[in-house]
Amino acid sequence: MEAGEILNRMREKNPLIHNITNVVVTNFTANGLLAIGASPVMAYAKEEVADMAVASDALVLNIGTLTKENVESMIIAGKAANKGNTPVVLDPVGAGATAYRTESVQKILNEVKISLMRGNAAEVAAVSGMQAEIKGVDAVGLTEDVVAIAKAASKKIQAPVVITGKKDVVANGDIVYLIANGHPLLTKVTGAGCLLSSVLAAFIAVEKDVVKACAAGLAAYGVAAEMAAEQGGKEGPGSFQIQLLNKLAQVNKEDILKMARIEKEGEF
Ligand code: ATP
Ligand code: TZP
Ligand code: MG
Ligand code: MG
Repeated sequence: MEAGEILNRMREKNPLIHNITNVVVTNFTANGLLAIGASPVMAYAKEEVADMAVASDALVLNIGTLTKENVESMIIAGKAANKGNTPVVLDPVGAGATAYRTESVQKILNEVKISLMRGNAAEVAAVSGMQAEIKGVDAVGLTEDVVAIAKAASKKIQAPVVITGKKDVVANGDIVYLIANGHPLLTKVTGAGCLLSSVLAAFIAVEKDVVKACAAGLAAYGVAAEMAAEQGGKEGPGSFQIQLLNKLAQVNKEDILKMARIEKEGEF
């Protein structure tokens, strides 16, 4: 797995990532994308989203603080992205927590062809019509095996799916990788998942094999988090969040080679 090479390619290209995201994580997402070597733009107005999506190297649709207006913008942007061959990443934040969220994700999926959906296990399960427990935007409990949920969701939406948690899973139908990097302090920083969705968009922008791109992006992000915890973890989530930005900028091919824990299903 050439994860470090994909990271280098991403930094070389400095892809423009158009985010239609939530009000909680906007600034952190922009700073995190800059840190890892991508270029963020946030644009929401119906009048401009199609142009921005086409001009970008990837589009991220994140329903964290959805409104009727921004769901409309997401669909306009997504359709333009599809026409212009811009890959689209969907983060179904809080799907399953309310009917409006679940229905809005369905509406987006019906209208827009996505390259990747990334969420926690409860969100992905909800999108696939499976039983899951969710507290606001956080997954709290799951009965079914996460790999099985990822495979089923990928088959249902006909696109690769990433489920994050203690271990991350990327599935495209029956092709599955598990990535065992990361740190529990990530669960104490709001937007750690949303930023990751945008980071994966940056990797997809430079690697057509979405499963490979995701494995590389998940490993780079998880390794950066482990390095951040080493430096700022003892003091708590505040210092960790700042160190995460620093380490997203510093993480390199050698760190990934040393620290990445990527396994392909069938080989574990
Ligand atoms: P949730 O709202 O359920 O927290 P999320 O959208 O914030 O979901 P996470 O599943 O928290 O997304 O994933 C964000 C990052 O945190 C990923 O890199 C993931 O690997 C990491 N992560 C989450 N939980 C843990 C954990 N217990 N140990 C290590 N890393 C974790
Ligand atoms: N409420 C609505 S969106 C949001 C919150 C707290 C941010 C969720 O971010 P993440 O990355 O899923 O933790
Ligand atoms: Mg989290
Ligand atoms: Mg999330």
